[in-house]
Amino acid sequence: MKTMTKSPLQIARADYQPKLPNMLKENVALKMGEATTSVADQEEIRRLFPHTYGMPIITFEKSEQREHPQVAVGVILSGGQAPGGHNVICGLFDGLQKLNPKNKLYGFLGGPIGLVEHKYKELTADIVDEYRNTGGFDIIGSGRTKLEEEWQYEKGREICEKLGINALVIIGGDDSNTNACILAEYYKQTDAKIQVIGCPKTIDGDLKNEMIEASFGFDTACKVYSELIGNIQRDANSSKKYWHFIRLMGRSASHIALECALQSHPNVCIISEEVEARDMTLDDIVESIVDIIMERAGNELNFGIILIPEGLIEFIPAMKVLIAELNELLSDNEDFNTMHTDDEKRQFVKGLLTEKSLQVYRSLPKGIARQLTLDRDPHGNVQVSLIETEKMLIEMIAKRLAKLKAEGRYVGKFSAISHFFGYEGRCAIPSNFDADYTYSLGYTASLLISDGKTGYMASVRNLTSPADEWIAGGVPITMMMNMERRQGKMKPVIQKALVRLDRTPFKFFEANRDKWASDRGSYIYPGPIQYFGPTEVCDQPTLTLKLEKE
Ligand code: FBP
Repeated sequence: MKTMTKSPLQIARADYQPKLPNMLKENVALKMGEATTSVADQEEIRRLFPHTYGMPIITFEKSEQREHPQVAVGVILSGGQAPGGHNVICGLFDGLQKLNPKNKLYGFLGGPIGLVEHKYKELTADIVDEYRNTGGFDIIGSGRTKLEEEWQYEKGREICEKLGINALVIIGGDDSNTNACILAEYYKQTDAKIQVIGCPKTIDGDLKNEMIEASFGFDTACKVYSELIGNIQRDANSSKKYWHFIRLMGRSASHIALECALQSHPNVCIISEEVEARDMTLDDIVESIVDIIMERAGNELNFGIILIPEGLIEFIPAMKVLIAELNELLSDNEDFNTMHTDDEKRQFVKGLLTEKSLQVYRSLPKGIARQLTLDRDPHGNVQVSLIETEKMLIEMIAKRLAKLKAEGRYVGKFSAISHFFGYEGRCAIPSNFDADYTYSLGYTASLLISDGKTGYMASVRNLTSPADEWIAGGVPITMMMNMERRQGKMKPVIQKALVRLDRTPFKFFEANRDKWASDRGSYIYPGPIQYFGPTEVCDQPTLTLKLEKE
């Protein structure tokens, strides 16, 4: 047998032709809608974005074939990987080629830093073809450098002028698209003749609003995690001996945890936004889980599944205060930085915290307290995503149950296993939904560019209908902005979409969670993503999207 260089699925998937909205299969012209305003702080945002504020929403309409001037475009992948990034580039490439076969596409390498350091490669047909319908961002790489300083914009201008690039496409989350908007404004203000178009990416699902129904990658990532959760549920239901604590990615919002709960019906799913709204403490969370464990133990169900959102810690009000205090106290603190032993550092911290935060700090398992004090990023901030909340909860719950057992109030067995799902889903082969959605986004970006637009995010809506009926267009990024306090200063930023407790996805979960907590037979086993087969199996959007539309 010859050695394989690609799996059979990789080979079959390379031939998949992503579905485009019907409208994009025609020759189109841009149709301008009403002027827009920002979601909040209109006067301030208008003042900060005099050239890009208030632009109209764009849709497309059928038109005669037209000639399109030759353009060169630079594309940047920014932030964490999300399934479908390669297809944005493929859609952009194909769209540009259709408009004018002489058009060129350059990829900046390693994220925004590639633009600043002038590291790039031309993306030709043979390169692009290798990456069709694949996961990952490896075609050009990604990075987290922020484009937020004038000298960086000027370095960008230099390379764009050198390569004859007329437009940049920035594929990123809320921060990267905020910076795309600032860059668009800057280039317009300085007459640089470089357009900037954004694309909504993040598995976290928190870049969405009225006009952007979903960020790409959320669909695939949630389906991968839900498959794994379903498999673990079946294992737990078979052996009936473990409680599985599963932390799920999502730096801040709990959309991923909620979507996975909707898909798999676990016994417990914590939603950070609810924890904050109900002003819950860590002990409240522990107590609420202990109640469910005890209830199930009463029915001889000494097993279960608990989903924990990655961002939880920062949504527990008392923890938030503690983390903020630690960040303030320890960033660039020379005394602290010169201390040698962990013990010395802990004592130092304890001496500086307010009484309330000291109490919280003392109540934490040692390992977590250590992580909060010692494992800090280069700016001195706690790296919240590294905190193993699932292990912390296991430790606290085990302690509580042991106490209850000693008092004769708990007779069950508690054996726990921890998991963290994040990287398993970020580079998965994109689902049909993400493959089609991202290809359409890239294609849409090419049309916005060829008509000279800047400061827009490519948008594809009506996503719960078949792809034929999706509505493509452009949304001014300023429309999504408001003023928020960041690092002590008020800044214009795209409003982050947290889980809304008054919306249908959460309401549906809330109405069902008690049943899922105690039931013997509520688990759902979603199984792996299917790429070929009936549309009701292969082309379904997330339940979050479906419920939001109801
Ligand atoms: P983005 O917001 O950049 O899309 O990142 C998503 C994410 O996967 C988060 O869910 C997670 O907290 C973070 O990236 C992890 O980032 P890194 O891989 O840089 O550690």
